[in-house]
Amino acid sequence: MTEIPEDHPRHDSLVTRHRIEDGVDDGITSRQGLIAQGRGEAYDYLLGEETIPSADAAERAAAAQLLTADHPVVSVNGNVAALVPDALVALAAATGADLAVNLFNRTEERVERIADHLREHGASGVLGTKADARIPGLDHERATVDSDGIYDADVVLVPLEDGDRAAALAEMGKTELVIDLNPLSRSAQAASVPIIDNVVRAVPNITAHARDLSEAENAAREECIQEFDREAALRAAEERIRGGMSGGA
Ligand code: PTJ
Repeated sequence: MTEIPEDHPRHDSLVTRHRIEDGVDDGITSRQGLIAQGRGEAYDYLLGEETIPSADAAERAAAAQLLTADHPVVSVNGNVAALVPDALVALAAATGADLAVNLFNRTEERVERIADHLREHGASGVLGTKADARIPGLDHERATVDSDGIYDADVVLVPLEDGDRAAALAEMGKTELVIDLNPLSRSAQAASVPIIDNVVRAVPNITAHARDLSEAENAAREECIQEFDREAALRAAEERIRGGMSGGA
């Protein structure tokens, strides 16, 4: 990988790009993942490449949801596995969530590579390889899940993905927490907790909130869930992006 000077104005963004490239070379990320990353970068640029206050509130609410759940699961695709493997493992440890590989462009080989990659980063018991259940109402490969993984979960964290699964999971009575830089994406719009932030910042920040909230009373976690306003969070992100387009970013 080309050495990127620490003081380069787009240092973090370029390092992130290289991680996705390496993910493709290693058979973890799909080639479409490169396009998804480019799309995300554009929104992140307009957001000012920082966690805005409404996203921080969403990350705290997501942490509270994961801690309160009976069976929390973090869904892992090829982009997230390449970008934040250590942070995913830390999040699972802090919240008691299972990690489950779930792919849009599913091949058994890529599922196995991602599971191995997560294990190399310290994960134990990665789910998603059994593929013995389907999410009703979806006719693509994202519907393929494990019966004791996403199918059984009551709260699912979905870090960045294409479209219609959030609605299908809600239909099954699950609470969906979605990380997506585009507040207008179908996933973000359907989520109980839309987190409009880069996964690179969001996942470690949810973990930090979870560590903090795990020391708190149950009532504090409940309050955090009840007080979160999804419409306000979506609106705040859209306003920030519109401001960025008129030169505010
Ligand atoms: O590994 P697979 O086969 O499951 O495929 C994963 C991708 C991401 C390729 C697939 O789900 C896909 O094609 O997604 P889309 O339709 O390109 O949507 C990706 C969404 O994620 C877009 O709304 C982007 O703005 C957003 N996004 C991209 N990079 C990031 C992001 N959101 C948060 N953090 C990012 N780093």
